[in-house]
Amino acid sequence: MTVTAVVAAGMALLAIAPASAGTTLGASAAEKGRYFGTAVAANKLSDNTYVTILNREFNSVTAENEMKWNATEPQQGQFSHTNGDRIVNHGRQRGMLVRGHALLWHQQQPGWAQNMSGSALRSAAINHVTQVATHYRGKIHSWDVVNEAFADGTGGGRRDSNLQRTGNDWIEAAFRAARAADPGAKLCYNDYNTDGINAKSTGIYNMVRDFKARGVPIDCVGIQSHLTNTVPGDYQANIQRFADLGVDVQITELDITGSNQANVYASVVRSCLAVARCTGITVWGIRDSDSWRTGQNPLLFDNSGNKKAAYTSTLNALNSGGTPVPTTPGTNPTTPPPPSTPPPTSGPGGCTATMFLNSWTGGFVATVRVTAGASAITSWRVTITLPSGAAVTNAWSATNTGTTGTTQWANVSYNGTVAAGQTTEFGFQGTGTATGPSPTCTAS
Ligand code: 9MR
Repeated sequence: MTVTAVVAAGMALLAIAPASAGTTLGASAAEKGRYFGTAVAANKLSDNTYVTILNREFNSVTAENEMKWNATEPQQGQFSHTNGDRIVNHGRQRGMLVRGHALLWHQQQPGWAQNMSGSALRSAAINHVTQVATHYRGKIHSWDVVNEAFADGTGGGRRDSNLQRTGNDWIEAAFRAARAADPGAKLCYNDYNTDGINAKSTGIYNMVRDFKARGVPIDCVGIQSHLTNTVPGDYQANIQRFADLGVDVQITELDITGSNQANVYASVVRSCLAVARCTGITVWGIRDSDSWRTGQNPLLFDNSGNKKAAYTSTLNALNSGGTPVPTTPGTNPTTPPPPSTPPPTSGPGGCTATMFLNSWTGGFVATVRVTAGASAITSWRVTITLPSGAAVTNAWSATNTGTTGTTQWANVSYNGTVAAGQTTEFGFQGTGTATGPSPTCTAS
């Protein structure tokens, strides 16, 4: 399957609501065009009670710790994806979406990165983003590209960290690298204490607005929502103002302590359902005993895996009301992101090629779809004439001749054969601007 086909298969999840629609968290959310997910710990995938609830109730998973920098790159340049892969495979085999968490964060860095600074750290960090996002390319619904980079308190500014000290543009550099590595994933900024309209959430709001204005690739904002017995009165208004910037909002790490827990869960769900671009909710663990908030019982299932009152109020809230997620491409998890869709260009030899672009100031990722005509083909060649100033820097799933001007692309060993009417894809990344070119395709 091509990368895009894999993405499309993953994205199709919410269209296939299970038979038990309305009786589980995931099915009820799916009926509203949304997902309901949980953080998962790989070492609990052998716990029968845990897995039974996970498989029954949730249609999205987030690795609680397994995709963090210390877990994925314990030594510089040596990557370890075993535990992250376990969670991804468990989820995808059951049709769940996968949230990636988190490419860059000031916490849970490996020791070698903690000891770095300046341009060496910047390169190591961007390489980390590229390598990890590439490893999971086509499998991740949304990535928390940068986590918790804003300071608490009244200033609304960035948190000091070794990453921040590499330059204020480290966040946009990370988002650009993530987009280039996995053009199909939604790219999120994720943070806590951003539940209401406050200095910190406003700082993030201003960053997102600036990114959107300058074409820095960002698709979503994660509002963690670690709450204590109450939710800010302007929670929904805060979600709405981010949505109004043209990004999705996801509730990414929900847990709620206190005696008012059941009501607050319902309130959070209602707020998300009321905003069309609030596309999913993730709770930060399954049973109270799985929570990082030890002894505070902030989750939906008790230590034995029984449903709590908060579970029932959450399910009821999911089953009532809400604004449908729009079906415009790119605005929800049921539809793939929105590359420009030029008409396919006919070639003389039994194939057509269509190019999709994700562009930002100074760079682009192109995905080229090759479609066989009325008969099967066994090899194909695509010609793309790039505008002046555009240059290919790297490519996948095809070999190329030329990096500027007229570029020629040929199939690699595994994707030359395409059945009649079927497609395969290749891609490349480049600097400059690539808008405009229409590829031509010849086949044999
Ligand atoms: O739940 C995670 C816990 O197991 C880890 O020990 C902790 C390490 O910092 O991170 C927890 O998850 C955090 C998440 O990655 C980011 N937002 C705050 C979460 C709770 O601390």
